[in-house]
Amino acid sequence: MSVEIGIMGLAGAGKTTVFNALARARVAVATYAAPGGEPHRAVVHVPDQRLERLAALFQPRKVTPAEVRYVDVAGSLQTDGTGARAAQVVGQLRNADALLLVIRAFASDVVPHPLGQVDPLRDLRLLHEDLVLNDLTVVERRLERLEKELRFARNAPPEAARERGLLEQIKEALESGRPIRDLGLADADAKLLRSYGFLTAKPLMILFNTGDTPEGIEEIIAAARAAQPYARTEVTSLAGRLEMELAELEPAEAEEFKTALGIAELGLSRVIQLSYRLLDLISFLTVGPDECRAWTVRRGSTAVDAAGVIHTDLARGFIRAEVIGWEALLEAGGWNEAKRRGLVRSEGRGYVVQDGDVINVLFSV
Ligand SMILES: Nc1nc2c(ncn2[C@@H]2O[C@H](COP(=O)(O)OP(=O)(O)OP(=O)(O)O)[C@@H](O)[C@H]2O)c(=O)[nH]1
Ligand SMILES: [Mg+2]
Repeated sequence: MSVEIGIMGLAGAGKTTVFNALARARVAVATYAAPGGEPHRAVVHVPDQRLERLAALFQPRKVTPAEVRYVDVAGSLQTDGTGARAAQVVGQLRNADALLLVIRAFASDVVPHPLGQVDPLRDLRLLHEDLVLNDLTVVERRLERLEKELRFARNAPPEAARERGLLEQIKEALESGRPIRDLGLADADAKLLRSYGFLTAKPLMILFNTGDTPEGIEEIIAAARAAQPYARTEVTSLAGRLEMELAELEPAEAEEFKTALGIAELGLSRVIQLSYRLLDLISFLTVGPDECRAWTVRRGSTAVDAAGVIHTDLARGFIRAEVIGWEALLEAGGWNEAKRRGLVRSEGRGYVVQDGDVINVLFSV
């Protein structure tokens, strides 16, 4: 399964810088001065210690981490005030599974801020309002059409009435500034809404892009959390430019710099793992001499779902799954030894997969 996270924010906030850091790509920063650009996409590997340690044990020919895709959309929400650019940006974000909101928190005399002064909390408020307004416009337009349908159609489908009720509930929430992701909608309702691609229905990561030596960022993060006390919302910070520069170095060189600067963990890994958690995704692992691999499934997926992610044949011919936690497998020192000790469980198709399960699917063709 593949997930995509859309990066958005005001002009010059550092979206492309953060994207480059994440992607270890080298897209020129500040390339979107002219409208009409195509979004940049990058596949990013999810750092995973469990996979690395299993690979050290199994010495496979190939190690394949889980992936998340990031999209750097061409433009920002609040641009020229005509809304034209915003529509294009929103169109590119509709299909994303989550949003990454980059907010400028670095000072610079060289880089102008579109609103004059650097004020991260104001930018967060404006962007939030923008997202809410965007969804509200969609809701109102759809409600108008539904009203007509329900009034004039002789046999309007029963879902139409249900949809109207749901949209009215959403409208009320949005009008009070509450995002859809905070409403805890039932799965069936969320499904009904999916085709609208509501922006505030998507999980949101708020990322303050700081200078190389972030000062006062903890207070800003705390204030942002208080201002956005919503479900499926994460707030964090990243020294975007520094991380981009580190990402461009050779690994050994980057290590040297990190030691010199006293950085223990790259902020990037933290951001990638946070997006993964935000999306409520978990990883299960497969091991063997050919490949050790991390696979992505939604939390709550069953053994047969997991089999289907590996290959449709495995789901079709599913017999049972052999399952062991990654730590237990490491401790046993190998698959056969783990089996001999009775640590490998046999699970049926309905087994709910846990994060870090190592799974071997038995199937018939
Ligand atoms: N001093 C400083 N400059 C930064 C930092 N992060 C980004 N910049 C600079 O800010 C400018 C804009 O960064 P971009 O990453 O292009 O911003 P963007 O959000 O993609 O901009 P648009 O796509 O034009 O909306 C560039 O000149 C960056 O080098 C930072 O942490 N510190
Ligand atoms: Mg950019």
